[in-house]
Amino acid sequence: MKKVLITGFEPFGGASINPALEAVKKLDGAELDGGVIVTCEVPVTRYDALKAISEAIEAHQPSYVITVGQAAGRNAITPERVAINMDDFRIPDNGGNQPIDEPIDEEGPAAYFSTLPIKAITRKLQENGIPCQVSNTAGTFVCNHVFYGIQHFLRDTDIGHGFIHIPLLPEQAAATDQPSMSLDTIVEGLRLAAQATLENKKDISEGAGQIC
Ligand code: PCA
Repeated sequence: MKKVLITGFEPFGGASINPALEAVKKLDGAELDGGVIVTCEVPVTRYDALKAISEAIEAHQPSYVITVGQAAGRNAITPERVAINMDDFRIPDNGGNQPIDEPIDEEGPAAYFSTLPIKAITRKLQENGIPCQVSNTAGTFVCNHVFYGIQHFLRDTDIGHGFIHIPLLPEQAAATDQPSMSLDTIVEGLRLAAQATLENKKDISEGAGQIC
């Protein structure tokens, strides 16, 4: 039985809720066709986040890792394509760190690509009526930090890893003009993303590019 580790961030930036954490609470122990989901909670703090996830990887020995965070303003579940070696925090993280233009790993490459089947995930969610688009930027805050740092941590293993950003919950967006998605839809979308990961060792070839 293969394990898929799905991680969710705690709230940050003064908020009291993070949909990523709410979703992983509901996904813990969920059965997949050929696997099971295990989860872990992640602090929104530079380097502590990597420590929490790498410890969960050591403890669970998963075949795949899907790290998940909230992205205010997104109207779809968005598997990320690329992580960059750059910390440039617009706000302080939960530990008060606010690096500007600092590399995540001095010795690391400029970027890593996701090793999840992002096109297959996107198609599976869309076929199930869940808005999903490939994203080409995970930002430069703690989500990109985790995406890059865990790709670097896993670089010499055959454990697949990638990052997925999710929209705000309706209750977070109610008094704003931001798009949102229900928790049930987010949970089902992440479950389907894990299932598509198990079903597609190699990604499908399908256009999902953007023109600027
Ligand atoms: N989103 C932030 C960090 C934690 C989270 O859920 C980000 O996109 O960097």
